[in-house]
Amino acid sequence: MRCRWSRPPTIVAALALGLWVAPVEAGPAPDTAALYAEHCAECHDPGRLGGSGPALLPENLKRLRKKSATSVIADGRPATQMPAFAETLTAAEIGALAELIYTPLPAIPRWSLEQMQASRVVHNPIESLPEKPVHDADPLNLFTVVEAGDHHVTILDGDTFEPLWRFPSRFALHGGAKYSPDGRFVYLGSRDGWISKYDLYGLKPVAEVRAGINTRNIAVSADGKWVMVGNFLPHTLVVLDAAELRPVKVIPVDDGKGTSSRVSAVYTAPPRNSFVAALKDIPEIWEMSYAENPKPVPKGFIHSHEPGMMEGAFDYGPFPVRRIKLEDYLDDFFFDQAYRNVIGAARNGSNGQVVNLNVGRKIADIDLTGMPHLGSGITFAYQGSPVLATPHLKDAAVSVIDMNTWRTVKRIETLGPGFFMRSHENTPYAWVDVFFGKDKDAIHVIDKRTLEIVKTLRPAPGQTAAHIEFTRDGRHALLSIWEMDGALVVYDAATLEEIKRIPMRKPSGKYNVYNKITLSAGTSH
Ligand code: DHE
Repeated sequence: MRCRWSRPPTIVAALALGLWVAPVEAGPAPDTAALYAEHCAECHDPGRLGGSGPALLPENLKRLRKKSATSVIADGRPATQMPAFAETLTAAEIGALAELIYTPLPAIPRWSLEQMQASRVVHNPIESLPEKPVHDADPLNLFTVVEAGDHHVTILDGDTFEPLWRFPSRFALHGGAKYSPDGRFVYLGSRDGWISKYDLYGLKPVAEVRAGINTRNIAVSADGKWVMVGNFLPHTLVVLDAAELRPVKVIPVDDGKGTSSRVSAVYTAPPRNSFVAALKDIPEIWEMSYAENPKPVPKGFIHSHEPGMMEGAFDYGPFPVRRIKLEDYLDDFFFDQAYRNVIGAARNGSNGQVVNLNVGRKIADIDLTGMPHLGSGITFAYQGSPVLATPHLKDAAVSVIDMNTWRTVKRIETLGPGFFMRSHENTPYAWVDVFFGKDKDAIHVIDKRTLEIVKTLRPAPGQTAAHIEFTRDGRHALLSIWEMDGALVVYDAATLEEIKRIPMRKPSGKYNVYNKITLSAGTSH
């Protein structure tokens, strides 16, 4: 939809409430392509791939119901350049445009290295950044908080709980913030494929690049040199030079026989010096090494886009792809703390699978029927054994699974399906949200020693409470009131008493620098 800074909002409150009824008219069906070209293409790209406005593709609009999209076209979006069209277009025309943007493209769009390069913006070159923090906060106890309500990010001091810096982000950030290994830089990915890097010393943006059209998530290598981006559209993994986000390599995700795949998720595996990706449409896990020197390609490694490459040959290019074949597709996954095993949700939704990366095959099925959002699983010790715990998106339960035997130790019944679970080495408790249903305002606190729910908090009755993260010392737990007029609520993690409430615009994820860079077992990596 065309962005016009100067255009004043023309819509009355009734529109915002969805009460607006456009003039009914008879006549020919709207010429949707012409309407799109006239009103939308300038900001959203003639091919709907996004420009100064977000991409208008079903994959990118998953979180927005068609009805809401219709309201956005009619009413505009406050505090953005998206104008209201209710007075310019008829209801039928608005409906036709809404229909169009939920129609898949006829073919997977291309997004080449050259297009990425052309999109790149360096806001503040690395050499211009300060040597020391320009603030007095502990740089390792900062939180990056995503405010999804108005597409902003707040950098929060984890000792005083005072915001240090608030800045506008790209549209619809998703997935965890990722830090450089020293914690100085934070990288964020948007669903539209924008990867942004910020300096937490200078409190400045460093660089941005559009690495995909619809992006899943990003990972930063353990040596801090590379960022890998996993895309849904196009079917690629993209390597960026982490310094100023220069695109380095596009790895097409295909099986070499004509089937390409979306990337379910990509993560870094620090002890292995590799990135590991799960694929949505090919039953394989890919491991991409970033070791410095050329090495013989071990059994199972092939170079996906150099067809002449044979197993056992030398690979002189960076990021050779090791393909591990699976019996079932893998959605999201996470690792054990040693990064030996990948624990993933199988697409069939009837079980989870454990894949040992050393031997390159599945070693166990596990009882994970409720489609966990596995990036939010945690691990801890229970009665002398390592266990993993995860909520489910479809079941009102938390599964606790022994990581030696891969048997379920306990299913903890909750008040509803949950999205996120968190803990910390210095607390006996694990916190889990109830994201869906009538108890979406509840947060369960589970005692890791007994696997019993010891308290259910309701920080804002009737409002969604979700996503917990601890301070670096584990003494405080921060959670989101996930509403437009929401807040970050800080709890004393020992007494479970609230100590502070910081107003925010639909805060979603929050990420503590220290817990992330030390790969705390209680949080996502
Ligand atoms: Fe997420 C992380 C997948 C819907 C908020 N989500 C992730 C990750 C994956 C994932 C693979 C790990 C990425 C990482 O951290 O590197 N999410 C999916 C889905 O497949 C799903 C179910 C459907 C979809 O639309 O993509 C989904 N996710 C959502 C939401 O609806 C949430 C609640 C709101 C939103 O922003 O879209 C949501 N996902 C999050 C958040 C994280 C996340 C806040 C980071 C969690 C963390 O603590 O690391």
